[in-house]
Amino acid sequence: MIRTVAVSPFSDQKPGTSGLRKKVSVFRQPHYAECFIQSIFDVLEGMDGQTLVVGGDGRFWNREVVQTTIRMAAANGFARVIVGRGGILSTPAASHVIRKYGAFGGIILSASHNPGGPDEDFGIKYNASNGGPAPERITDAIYARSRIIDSYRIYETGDVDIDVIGDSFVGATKVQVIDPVADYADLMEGLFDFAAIRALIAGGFRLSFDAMHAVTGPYAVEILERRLGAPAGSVVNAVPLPDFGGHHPDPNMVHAKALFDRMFAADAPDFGAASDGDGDRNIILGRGIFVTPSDSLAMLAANAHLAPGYADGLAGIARSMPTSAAADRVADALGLPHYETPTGWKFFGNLLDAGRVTICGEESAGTGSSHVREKDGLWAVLLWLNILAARRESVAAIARQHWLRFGRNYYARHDYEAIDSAAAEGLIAALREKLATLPGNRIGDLAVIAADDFAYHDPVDGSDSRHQGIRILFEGGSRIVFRLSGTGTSGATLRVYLERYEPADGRLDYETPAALAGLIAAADGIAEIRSRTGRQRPDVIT
Ligand code: G16
Repeated sequence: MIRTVAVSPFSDQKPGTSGLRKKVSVFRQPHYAECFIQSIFDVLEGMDGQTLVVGGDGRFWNREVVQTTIRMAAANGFARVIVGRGGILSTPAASHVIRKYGAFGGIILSASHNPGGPDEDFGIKYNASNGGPAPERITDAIYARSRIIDSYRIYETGDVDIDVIGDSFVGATKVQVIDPVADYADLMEGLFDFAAIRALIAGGFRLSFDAMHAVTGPYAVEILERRLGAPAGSVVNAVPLPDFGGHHPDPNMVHAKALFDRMFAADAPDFGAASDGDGDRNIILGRGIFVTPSDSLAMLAANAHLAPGYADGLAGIARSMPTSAAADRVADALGLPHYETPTGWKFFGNLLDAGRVTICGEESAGTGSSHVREKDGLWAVLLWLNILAARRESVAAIARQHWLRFGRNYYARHDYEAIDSAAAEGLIAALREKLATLPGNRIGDLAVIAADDFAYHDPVDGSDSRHQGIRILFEGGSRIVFRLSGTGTSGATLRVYLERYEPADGRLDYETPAALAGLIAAADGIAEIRSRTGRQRPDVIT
């Protein structure tokens, strides 16, 4: 029986960079998740008789909201709900399943790289029929709806068995439980030269993949160990846990320290990588080298033709604004168009759908391609492995040759986490005030040539997005970007992105902190970071 439940709306359901992310305690309030899900359904049209995909990264509260979503989808007219076994689907796998089964859309339950557990974070986002995160016009409409919603519809029934593959029914709605890994693994096998990677590994090439007790564990074991023959144990922390073992499933130098230690040790493997809570992020390391995500995007783009799925070349390359310009240099050299979008994978969707770009990437450890409409951690790992198998050179050698050809964009991001929201807003507001006065000034030995508040005009649908980050551009291709994170759940997080370009005939072997020292000092001077935030140094440097 379908029940209509009367509710008072919540005022805080504004989606951020990637869906609604809040503490579990917020989501556990009676009717909270239901109101947001009903708001999603209320702004969609034509879902009667359609298919909805549901899955998440397995964090605490995942199973409960999967059950709620199934019962609400049945009450809202969906004919079929496809759910990953155990309520599990990595974000890129969910994107693929939406596309493969011609679904109307999907509800993905994840707070990505944020920690999990009863006192930590949870999230819900809606992906459209192209498999990609809903664009801003839809997330804005969902938020507007959530502020006035007065009821939701839910099927009154017991829990559906989501742990056994097969079909069941909630009312007239078919609930189809699928293997969360198989479709995705098959897709990867179609894009990459698995035989060449298998031969590389059989020849003694050693790899270490840290799944961080998050969703990619089962995917990585199936693909890297079973299909590609990496020895058992090549995937570490492979069992997903609802609290990620008490860690942040955020692949960076702080939270994936064990991997960094392994890759910088004397007996390091040839290749190291890690993914995040929901499997869409990646980091790449070689023996004694960390490849920044911005460099990884550029190096993948320059070598993608070595993989069968990209043998015909790329249509174009897109990067988010704070991502370094390394990929632009590759695009220019290859004669390809390149695009600079605001932070958030949703902004790549139109470019991918229109066939304008094949590869996209972000400094926040995200890379992906037109094969799905999300960034994809294991995809990036496999493209790297395919390139290594084809070139038979080390990660360090490939990086060095890349810089010798294109020059090097030294790059770092400094995060000041959980700072006072008013102080953060004040810092950005003060920067905005200053923008017009900066060009023509010198800061230390850096000459400012332009300063603006980044705005994006989508060339496909004509929409405009403003206030997407403060850019200060210096002579010679160096840059500082300031913006506030849209994914945090406590206070504000200030991100400071620092980039310095060194041409191919310049000095390519600096340690990054030394290369960026002048910019780091300039960033503090321009934005008064220490005095406004009270912090002496960043919490995380990536
Ligand atoms: C999300 C978005 C990314 C974005 C990242 C960081 O990633 O999908 O596009 O780059 O957040 O956003 P912010 O700087 O606003 O925190 P994920 O992996 O958290 O879904």
